[in-house]
Amino acid sequence: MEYWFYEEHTENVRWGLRIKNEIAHVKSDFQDIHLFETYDFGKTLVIDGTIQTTERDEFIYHEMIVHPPMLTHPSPRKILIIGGGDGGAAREVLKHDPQEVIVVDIDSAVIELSKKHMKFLSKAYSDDRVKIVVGDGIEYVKKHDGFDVIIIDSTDPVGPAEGLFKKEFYDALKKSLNDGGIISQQCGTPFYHPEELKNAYDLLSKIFKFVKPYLAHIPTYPSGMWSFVMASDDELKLRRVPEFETKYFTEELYYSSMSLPKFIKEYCHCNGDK
Ligand code: SPD
Repeated sequence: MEYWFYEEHTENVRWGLRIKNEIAHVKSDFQDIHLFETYDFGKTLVIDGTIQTTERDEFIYHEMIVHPPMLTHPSPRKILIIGGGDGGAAREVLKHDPQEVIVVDIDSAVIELSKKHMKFLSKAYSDDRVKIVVGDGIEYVKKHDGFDVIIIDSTDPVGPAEGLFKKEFYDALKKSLNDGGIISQQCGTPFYHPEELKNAYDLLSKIFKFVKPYLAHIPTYPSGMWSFVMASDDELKLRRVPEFETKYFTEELYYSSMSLPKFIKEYCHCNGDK
């Protein structure tokens, strides 16, 4: 008998992975979480029916949500990650030798599953500079400040993550950043849901002087075309070059990932030049 996991990308499109076995299934207070061992992509974390990360291609997402903002900031010391309970973003942030990394995830089940079964992500948690907070990222941002870089590594904008794509949250982010601070956020697939990137771009443009959408190719996410956005009141330009190991990100890719296809530029009314 063959077992497959299928993610519904639209009501007419499904994408599947053949499963070896289910490692864990947890219904937390917030989400329905599966961890599968798959044939081609290794360990695969699925939350509410949506692939969050796989052993084989997680490096692309985590490098791209972290290194562009971290290398744009001249000297990032205190970093906040909202979501990101699996630890993958924290692992990449540590490559920049920060003073302090705070991971705020609403769901302790994600953190615990990663600590137990996905050491390739959660190894960041053995570093003393990384502090885990289980709680609501929106409330956390309202009460804390002094961050150089804030990375919003969330699920898609439905359910617990919905508020992370709203103006009220972006206003709070701005207040909690130091001068010259930068945020980055994952903004979904512009192929199926360009409105997610447009919404983030439009709202962030009202709050920050500089906003840059950028893309990466992530095979296990819907359409494979994934978007991110960076925002700051300081010019978004590469201030340092990567002097650490990566598998996807390069200095050249910093700028090439910001070259947007025509349909995205037209839909979002962004030239990537704000
Ligand atoms: N459609 C899935 C988007 C998932 C984005 N977050 C992934 C979290 C990995 N740390």
